[in-house]
Amino acid sequence: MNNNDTIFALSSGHGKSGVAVIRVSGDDLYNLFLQITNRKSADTRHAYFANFRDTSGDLIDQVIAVYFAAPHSFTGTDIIEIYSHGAPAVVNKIFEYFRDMGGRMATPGEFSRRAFYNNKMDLTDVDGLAALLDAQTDAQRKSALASMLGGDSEIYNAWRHQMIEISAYAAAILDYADDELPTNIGDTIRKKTKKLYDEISTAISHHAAVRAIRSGFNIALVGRTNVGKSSLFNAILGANRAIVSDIPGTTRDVVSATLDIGGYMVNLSDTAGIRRATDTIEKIGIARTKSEIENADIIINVQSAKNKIQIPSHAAPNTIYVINKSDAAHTTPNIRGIIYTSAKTGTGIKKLITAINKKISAIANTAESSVAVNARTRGLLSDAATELNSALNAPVENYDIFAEHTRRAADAIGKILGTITANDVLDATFSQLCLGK
Ligand SMILES: Nc1nc2c(ncn2[C@@H]2O[C@H](COP(=O)(O)OP(=O)(O)OP(=O)(O)O)[C@@H](O)[C@H]2O)c(=O)[nH]1
Ligand SMILES: [Mg+2]
Repeated sequence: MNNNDTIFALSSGHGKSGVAVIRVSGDDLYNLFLQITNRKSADTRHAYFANFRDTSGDLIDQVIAVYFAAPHSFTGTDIIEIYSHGAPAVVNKIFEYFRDMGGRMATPGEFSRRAFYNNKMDLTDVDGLAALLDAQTDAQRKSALASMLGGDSEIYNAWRHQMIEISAYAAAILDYADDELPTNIGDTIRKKTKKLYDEISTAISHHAAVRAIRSGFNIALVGRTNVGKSSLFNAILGANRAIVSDIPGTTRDVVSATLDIGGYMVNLSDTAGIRRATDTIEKIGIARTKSEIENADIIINVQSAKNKIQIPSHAAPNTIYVINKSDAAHTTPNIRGIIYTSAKTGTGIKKLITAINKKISAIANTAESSVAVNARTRGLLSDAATELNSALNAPVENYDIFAEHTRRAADAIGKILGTITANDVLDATFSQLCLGK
């Protein structure tokens, strides 16, 4: 497993740039570093200016080079970092040099894989790193950074240790006499198991919020035809993206755009107006509207002030009620929780964006202090919760079954951290990263 042959990759972005960062990882790169920098000795973590020459002595580029001695590096191996000019020709020439030196191009995520094998990162840290590299908004950056810096690992490790301890106590009940064990140990481990079960269930229920922060809040504009959904979509975006017309049934397909609202990424969708459609294409459009509603984190229910208003007495939790065409209404009664807008004059658009921001913040708050559950970890967390539940439902006094279920729960958490992991999980986790990470 610990085969640290020499690998290299471009760690900065591809294409023309001021500076390119090339990273090399391997065992014993010290001599290679001396050769690159043309020095007799070098310190670790020190920036050296160098005339980088190829194997025949021709100058490739003037660069800055840094040597990181194992184990104090990102991967835990020796690392050389070269900061060259960011021209593709320079980068290719440097790659050629490292190939001549016996190195090979790293595969996507291979540096992180090394960091994992050398115990520098666990899998939840790698998930965090992958999310950080994808981060577009401030909330995404914060959430990913917390995971990458081990916030999630800490929680998972604590859970796992408690499960192992509970399992050990349950097994001990069978093997030891009562007076050799802490008093009421049976009750204590049941209470602790219940608490773990509740904590994990809460984390799972926050999955939607964490997912929304990571990949954007899905917000859909929904309502009857001709109420002004597309006009509002354009007004919120500040751009004429969706077609607007006075013909009911104008929007047939879902039109989406991403925007940043208060630091959160939002995927805003304009949908086909809902009515009894006879047209085949419009029917498909309405079916798509329904699936958009199912996937939405927040729904903007749009109605027209020209029509009869319908607000349910129990407003749906993640729905914002908007009465558009307020310019065409004689009065706009002040009903709690309802926003009047006019896509025509721009009245109320700011208020609507503020209301969206408020709903997003409310959802996002539930994600704080929670682990970042993703597609990979969600199934394993559910497995752990199921095992804990089975332990709690085991017949009283049947502590061997109790011990077995809590041990399996600990295994599921171990898989989240990568302590116990199949190779295909590793492949999937590391391949989400780009080259040079
Ligand atoms: N007076 C007034 N007219 C508006 C307002 N918003 C939209 N309209 C008009 O209402 C008509 C329908 O607007 P759209 O935005 O296409 O409505 P829609 O809800 O997307 O309609 P469908 O796509 O058919 O479901 C157009 O003629 C708009 O110009 C508004 O605030 N005030
Ligand atoms: Mg429309």
